[in-house]
Amino acid sequence: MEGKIVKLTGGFYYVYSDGKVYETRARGNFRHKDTKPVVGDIVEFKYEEDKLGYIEKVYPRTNILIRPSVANVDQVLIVIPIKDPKYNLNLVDRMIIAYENKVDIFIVINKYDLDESEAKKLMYLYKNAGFETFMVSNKDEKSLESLREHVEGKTTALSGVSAAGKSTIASYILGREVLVGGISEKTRRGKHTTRHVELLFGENDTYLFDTPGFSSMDLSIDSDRLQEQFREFKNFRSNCRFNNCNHINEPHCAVKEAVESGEVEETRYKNYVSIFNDLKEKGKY
Ligand SMILES: Nc1nc2c(ncn2[C@@H]2O[C@H](COP(=O)(O)OP(=O)(O)O)[C@@H](O)[C@H]2O)c(=O)[nH]1
Ligand SMILES: [Mg+2]
Ligand SMILES: [Zn+2]
Repeated sequence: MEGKIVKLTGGFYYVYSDGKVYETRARGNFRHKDTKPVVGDIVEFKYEEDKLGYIEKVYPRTNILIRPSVANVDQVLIVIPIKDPKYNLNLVDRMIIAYENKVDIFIVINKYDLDESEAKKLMYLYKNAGFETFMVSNKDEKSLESLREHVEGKTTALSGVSAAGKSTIASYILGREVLVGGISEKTRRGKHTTRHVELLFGENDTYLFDTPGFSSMDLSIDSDRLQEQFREFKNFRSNCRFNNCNHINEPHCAVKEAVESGEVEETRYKNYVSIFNDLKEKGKY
């Protein structure tokens, strides 16, 4: 049978096929990490009444992300909370690096009700960097409505730290409370955390990956290629004196000049330098 993996928890893959969800395991032939099935995969599986199913094959993917670990995604919403918890732009830029050139990226500044002027600052920062950026709050239905239009008919992954508001946004877009393990997140004791990646079905071919948050992001990318993941550098790179310029200490660097003139956001450039040095130090890539 053919189906789509909609949830992975405790080593079990839940596969949706023809109106039903089947509990399955992955066969031993998926030993290598990069061939292991992930949520969003289209798979071939075997199932017999009253028995555990088995995934036998993963169909080719249009793309795959590492954090969150999902496949066949049209776009990612990076959800940045303005407060509670306060945003970390180094982590945000690491997320962008991980997704850039793989999927469309939207930046969502969330909880703007908690500090509107700060939220506006962030919104302009990412707009200037070349991203489609939204400023939303669950206290402002209209703001979420404009976001809904951008996810309708698409498969979208929600990414961001824990408590950024991903599940809240998912609930609004889907028009129902997002459930975790069969019970409402809201009635769970303790924190409202999403513990696993889950593909949620909406109307009109809308799919959302709700994901747990993460607080760090290791990148496996060559430091010399990092600049390719900063879209706003593209307009300037070709004007650097050296065509292998990394825009760090080289003379006559057009990217650094663009930072001076304000055409490239200083925050983005600083994170670029810090992540570049970090990758260089690790040196293993
Ligand atoms: N003030 C405010 N709180 C929000 C907003 N969106 C979500 N929250 C709260 O932030 C907390 C975490 O939200 P949740 O959706 O579970 O975050 P997730 O971990 O990213 O899924 C919850 O207590 C929400 O009620 C918002 O726009 N404004
Ligand atoms: Mg959640
Ligand atoms: Zn340069």
